[in-house]
Amino acid sequence: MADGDRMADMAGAARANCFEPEIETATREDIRRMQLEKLRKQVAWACGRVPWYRERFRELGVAPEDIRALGDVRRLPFTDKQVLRDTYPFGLAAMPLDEVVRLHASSGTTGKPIVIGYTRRDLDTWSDCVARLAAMAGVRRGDRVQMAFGYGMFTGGFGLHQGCEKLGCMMVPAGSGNTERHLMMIEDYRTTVLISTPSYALHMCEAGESLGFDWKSASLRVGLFGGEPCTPGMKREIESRMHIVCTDNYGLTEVNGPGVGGECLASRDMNHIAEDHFLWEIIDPASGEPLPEGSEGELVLTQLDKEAFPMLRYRTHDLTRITTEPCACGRTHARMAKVRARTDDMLIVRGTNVFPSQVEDALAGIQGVAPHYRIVLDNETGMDRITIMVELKPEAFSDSFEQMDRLRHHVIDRLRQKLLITPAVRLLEPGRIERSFGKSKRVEDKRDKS
Ligand code: DLL
Repeated sequence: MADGDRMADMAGAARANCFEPEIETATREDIRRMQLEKLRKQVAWACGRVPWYRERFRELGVAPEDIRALGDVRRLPFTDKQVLRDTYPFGLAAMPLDEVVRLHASSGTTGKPIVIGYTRRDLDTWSDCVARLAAMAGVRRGDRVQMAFGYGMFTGGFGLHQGCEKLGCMMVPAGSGNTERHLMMIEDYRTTVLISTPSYALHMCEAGESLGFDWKSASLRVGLFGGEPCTPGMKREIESRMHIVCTDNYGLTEVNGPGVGGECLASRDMNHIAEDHFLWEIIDPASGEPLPEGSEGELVLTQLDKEAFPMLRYRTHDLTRITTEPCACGRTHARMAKVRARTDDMLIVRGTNVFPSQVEDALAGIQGVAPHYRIVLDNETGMDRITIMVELKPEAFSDSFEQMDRLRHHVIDRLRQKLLITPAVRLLEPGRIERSFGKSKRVEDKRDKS
């Protein structure tokens, strides 16, 4: 075969595996040049089409033409969940809604969720990002991928599904829950890749072991885990019990969902960011000022090619640090450290985001319930468990077991509607929740994070 043909052949094979060397191993200068070109277009797009951005730009006295270098991104306004609440549901749309072919949503701090829309091209870009992270983790065409995220408003299910399908995998859209059925599918369909939160993977380990499932001879090879922090301890545990390579991937609804970054097999403690689609900044969460490369701070992301709901300078509230040092895998895209903490009070319970204010909201409407509660989190059983301790008003407290149990179930129902997960609830006598005089301590997180 002639050299030219071989090169074309290799490029074709690489593309089939969703590895794009010309992008993923581009020089830092080329990456920055590509980012600047896309940033300028994206800023003009957002400002030209979304009144909210236009107004903020006007207030800050900045125009799209002022973006001459990547550093000029700092002249743009920040966005956050609050902006999405204020413009709920479609105020940030930059395309007519009949061009929007999909919506996803995630928890807002209170009340309404935040909503994000995608055009067909946005879905395509999103799939490319996911296909890339799956390929980085060693997933290949022909792999059989078992999905344990739910298919719903949460971006995990559809996002990872369409990306792995694009890679050419056989998708098994099992969805969340029903662990025994999952185990059966691994055995019967000989699936090779599992997608879930790391805590659900641990739960599967345990459930499998108790049923005598033989993980060592099972077909699974790779875990694509994300949506919540995976501690080094969890990772070791899953790898040794499930006999798979456990990889992490990161993302958030506001900037598509999964696909912002993922782990390569050379740098197991960091995630490569898809820098052709996202411009990152690390800022001091208190001052909003940029921090030097390598320092820990809040991750801020700007999408570089989003049509429907463009997010500029989105404050993720996730704490991390980023390096552009070369990686042993040969990829040149920056790497972010695993996210272990947030700057706000958002809790992640089995992959679902929970804000204490949502609990407060749910309890506020229930007769007989006092405005005193505590959220207790633990993972003694391997899975995250959330218990809400709820104090009752004197008139609601009763000696009747049936009456108390009815009220407890009512409280569980109300919380479930708001939180989208089912918490355990303990009803307490009046006065049992300790009062505090300073900032009240609503959350007791007893989860083992080692
Ligand atoms: O969790 C998107 C996602 C789904 C990513 C599936 C990966 C896999 P949200 O529900 O909007 O979106 O939650 C986003 O979850 O800001 C982080 O705090 C946290 N998070 C997501 N992935 C990771 C991870 C999805 N790998 C919020 N490590 C983010 C640590 C993560 N935290």
